[in-house]
Amino acid sequence: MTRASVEAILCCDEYESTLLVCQGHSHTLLYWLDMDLLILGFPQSGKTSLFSALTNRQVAPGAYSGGTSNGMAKVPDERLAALTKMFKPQKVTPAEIQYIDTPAMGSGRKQTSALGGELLNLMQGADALVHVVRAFDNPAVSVAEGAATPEEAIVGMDLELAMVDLAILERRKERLTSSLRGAKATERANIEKELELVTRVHDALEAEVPVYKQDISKEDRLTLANFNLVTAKPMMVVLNVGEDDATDTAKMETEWTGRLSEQGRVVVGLCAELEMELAELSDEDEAEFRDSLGIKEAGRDHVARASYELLDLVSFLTAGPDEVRAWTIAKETSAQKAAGKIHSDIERGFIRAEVVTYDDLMAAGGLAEAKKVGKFRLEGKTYAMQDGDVVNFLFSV
Ligand SMILES: Nc1nc2c(ncn2[C@@H]2O[C@H](COP(=O)(O)OP(=O)(O)O)[C@@H](O)[C@H]2O)c(=O)[nH]1
Ligand SMILES: [Mg+2]
Repeated sequence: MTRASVEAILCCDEYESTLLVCQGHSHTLLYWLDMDLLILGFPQSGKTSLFSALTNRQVAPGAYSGGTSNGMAKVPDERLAALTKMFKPQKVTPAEIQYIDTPAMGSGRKQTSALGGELLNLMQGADALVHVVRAFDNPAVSVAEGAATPEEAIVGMDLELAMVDLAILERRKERLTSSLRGAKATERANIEKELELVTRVHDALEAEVPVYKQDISKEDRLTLANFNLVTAKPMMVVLNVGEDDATDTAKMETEWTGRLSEQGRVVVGLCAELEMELAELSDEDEAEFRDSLGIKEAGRDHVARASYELLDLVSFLTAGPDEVRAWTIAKETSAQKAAGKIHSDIERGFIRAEVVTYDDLMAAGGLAEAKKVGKFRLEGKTYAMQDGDVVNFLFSV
């Protein structure tokens, strides 16, 4: 096979099973396939309600309090509807992002951090964190200690996360200091360099600047990546408001975005319980209900949009009579890597990519028309993929 279309690959069983096998494995494998965002927060803040709203899993609130749950959320993309009109495919598949619901964190009053054990492992493996903050009144649901107000919860969580990283950095400092004692002259420079870095990052973190927001060179970030620091991850803060405030979250978002700009947070306001209930309705009923409530954007769409912003993600598109589909990649991902998102064979046997921008395709009215007016480009392995690129990968295996 010297040339095959993406669609042919998408139809074969092997593709499905490859994906399934990968998803059953560790985060390192998931990393290039899916972006995953870990939902965390104080007990009874609405984590599971939000997870249900995002993934439409209809998990009862209060459930999973002792466990972890993974689910995929669809990324809204108006371009898919237009492409569907143009190609009349058998199948339409939106891009997806993975969210992970986590067990309640422990109590920080104990000797160890409230974020230890399994939760810490999950956090270290995630691409980003979503901190759910209780901003609703509900006399029937007790308020967690240390999270009486949104302010307290945000400060408290940031402190917990900082403590995790400070402990990691202190351990590293100790090791480096002791290895410096017996080090040969040739090794000293490297150890001293890392010690300087670790000390600098540690001190800035103590001054309440998360590693994510610190001014650190690319090279130093690579060194730090080995330690899986949790404050190095981008974080979204979801203010979980009550039903009465659900229509008017914009002001709150602006205010909190300003207050948390030092920490580099992306802020979203929504009512998790209401969003969960709305997500269970049919599309028509949901739209009608939202209209009557005056909520313009679905909470899950808002969070997906914020997740894209947080992780600097874009979508590329594939389109044909079999399937129209959107794929999530990091901005500027090379064409060859992006091909691997579809199938590892396409990445391995990459020849080139036929690319037309979504806008050019729409303006031309079809693939053949776009080709005729010279809007089709042939791009090589290193081409930096752009949002809305409609792609056909040519490959040979
Ligand atoms: N009134 C109100 N109650 C909520 C909201 N979100 C969650 N709850 C309630 O708070 C309790 C805990 O919610 P859950 O999602 O299980 O929180 P978790 O412990 O953080 O996973 C449940 O009884 C929910 O019904 C909300 O937006 N408004
Ligand atoms: Mg829960």
